[in-house]
Amino acid sequence: MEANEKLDKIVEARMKLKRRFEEKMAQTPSVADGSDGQSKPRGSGPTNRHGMPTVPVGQTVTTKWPVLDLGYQPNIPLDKWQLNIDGEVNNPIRLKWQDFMDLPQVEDTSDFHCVTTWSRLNIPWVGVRFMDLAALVDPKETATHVMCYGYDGYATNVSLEEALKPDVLLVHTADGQPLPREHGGPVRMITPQLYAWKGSKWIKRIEFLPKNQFGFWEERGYSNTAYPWRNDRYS
Ligand SMILES: Nc1nc2c(c(=O)[nH]1)N[C@H]1C(S)=C(S)[C@@H](COP(=O)(O)O)O[C@H]1N2
Ligand SMILES: [Mo]
Repeated sequence: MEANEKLDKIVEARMKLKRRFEEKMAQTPSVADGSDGQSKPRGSGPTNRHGMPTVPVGQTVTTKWPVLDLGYQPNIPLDKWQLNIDGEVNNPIRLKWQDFMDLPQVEDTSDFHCVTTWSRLNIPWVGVRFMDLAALVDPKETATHVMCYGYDGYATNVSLEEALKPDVLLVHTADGQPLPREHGGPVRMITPQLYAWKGSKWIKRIEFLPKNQFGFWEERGYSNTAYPWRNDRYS
């Protein structure tokens, strides 16, 4: 395929996703709560860029960055790193390191809310938008969720109306440095509008799904939806 034709296809896929999920996205709690005069978002501090109080209910701000894992931190050299994106899509792909770095890179600063009640604010990240990866694989009309898998055996599910938000990234850089191994380097996902367990560290596969399915913590009693400003921690 010509490069132009390829780009056209990606733009088209992105427009299609936007049309399909725009309305659903606008109705998600981390955007909509409080705006309809109902369900006021809970928390404290000045409002963030989405109109939510900076510190969600029950959270304490820390300047340290605690490490949470399953007792195992995989070591993936860049020449061995691969990301598979497949499932309910028209164009499954496998990216190697250079393929990933050749995609549009965005810088963004966002907050990180862990369900164990600490929040780290204003982390500068560099990475690739989930939305751009989704446009590359062109999800089928039937896709509603993704399961994200880590090299450590972890898995977590995210609905597409959450995953496609512009601040959901697959990051390789944090605080101006390559993402440290203990925080999920070479690449992890971040979901600033949801509790941080929804972002898989050491990400190796994104599987598009035709229906919701639980990941590691969701099967063990964590919330399916994980909305920080609703104190939505456990199910
Ligand atoms: N692959 C993988 N991703 C993961 C986890 C994990 O154990 N394995 N822990 C999750 C949890 S519970 C949290 S709070 C954050 C912690 O990220 P951090 O260790 O960088 O603070 O990563 C999430 N992503
Ligand atoms: Mo967590």
